[in-house]
Amino acid sequence: MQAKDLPQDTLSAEALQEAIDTRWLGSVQHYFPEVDSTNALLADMAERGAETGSLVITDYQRRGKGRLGRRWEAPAGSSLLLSLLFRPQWPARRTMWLTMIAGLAAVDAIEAHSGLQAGLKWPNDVMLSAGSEWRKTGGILLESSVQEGMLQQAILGMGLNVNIPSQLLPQGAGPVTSLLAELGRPVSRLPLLALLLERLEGLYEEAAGGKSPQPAWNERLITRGRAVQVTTATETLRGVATGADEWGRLLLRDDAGKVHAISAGDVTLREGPNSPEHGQDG
Ligand code: BT5
Repeated sequence: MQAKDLPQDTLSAEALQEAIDTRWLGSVQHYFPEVDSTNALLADMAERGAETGSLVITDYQRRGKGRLGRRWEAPAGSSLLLSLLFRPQWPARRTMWLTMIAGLAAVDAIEAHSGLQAGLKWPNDVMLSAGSEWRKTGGILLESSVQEGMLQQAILGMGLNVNIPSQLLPQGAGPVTSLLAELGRPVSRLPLLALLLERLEGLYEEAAGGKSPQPAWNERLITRGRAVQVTTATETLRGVATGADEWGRLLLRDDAGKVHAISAGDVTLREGPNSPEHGQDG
C-alpha cells in the first residue's frame, strides 16, 4: 500500500490545521507538496519575518539536508519532513537543548503512536529498537544563529521515516528503518505529527523556564554505558560513553581513563550487533 493512498494520511493545509492542536508551536503552518529543503525554505521565510513557531512541512524534498553537507533522502509521501522556527534568546551554550528536546518529543510521540520502542543516539539520531539492534528512523538538523552570546534564531529540522517500505529505505552509515518496516503496517502521519508538536511545545516551555532536558535525554541515550568509537573533525576516540553533560556534549571515558567532553561527531557502537566488529557501522 502506498502511504498516499491512506485517506487520513494526506497532508494538506486544511488537514494540518484540523490535526494540530498546539497553542503556538506549529500553529502557523506552511505545507508544500515538494521543496528543496524545509530548513532552507524556513530560513528564507524567517528572514522575511515569519512568525516564531512557524512550521514548514512537505511531502518531498529535492535536496533534504543532513549534517555536514550530507543528504536526507525519503520517497514522496512516506515521511514527516518538517522545520520549526524558534527565536529563543537563550544563552548560546544551551543551543543543543533544542536538539535534545526534539529527540525527546520524537521518541515519546513514536512510542505513544505506534507502541514501538524508540531511543536516541548522540547527537541527533532517532532510533527504533528492532530486537537485538537499534536502527535509525529519524534525524534532527538544527541550524542556529548566535549574537552576543545569545541564541537568536534556530531552525529545527526533523525527518522521521514513517511509511518507507523496507525495499525503499535509504542507505545509512548503519541500519536504517521506518515505522512501517518495523510494524508491518502503515502509520498515519498527522496524529503522529500532532503528538510530536504537543510534546515539543511542552518541553520547549520547560527548557525556556530553565529546566534542563539533560536527565531525561540521558535516560534515552542508547549509547550510555556502552563501548563506542567517536569520530570528530580532528580525531577518532575509543572508550565508554558515560552519558552527556548539561550542554549535550558526549562524555567519553577513553581506554586510558581520561574523560573527554565532545561537542560534535559521529558515534559507532563497538560491541553488540551494531558494532563494526559485527560487520555494521552504527
Ligand atoms: C541527520 O543528519 O540525521 C539530520 C537529518 C535531518 C533531516 C530533516 S528533513 C526536514 C529538514 N529539512 C532538511 O533539509 N533537513 C531536515 P546526519 O546525522 O548527518 O545523517 C545523514 C545521514 O543519514 C546520511 O548521510 C545517510 O547516511 C543517512 N540517511 C539519509 N536519509 C536517511 C533516512 N531517511 N533515514 C535514515 N538515514 C538516512
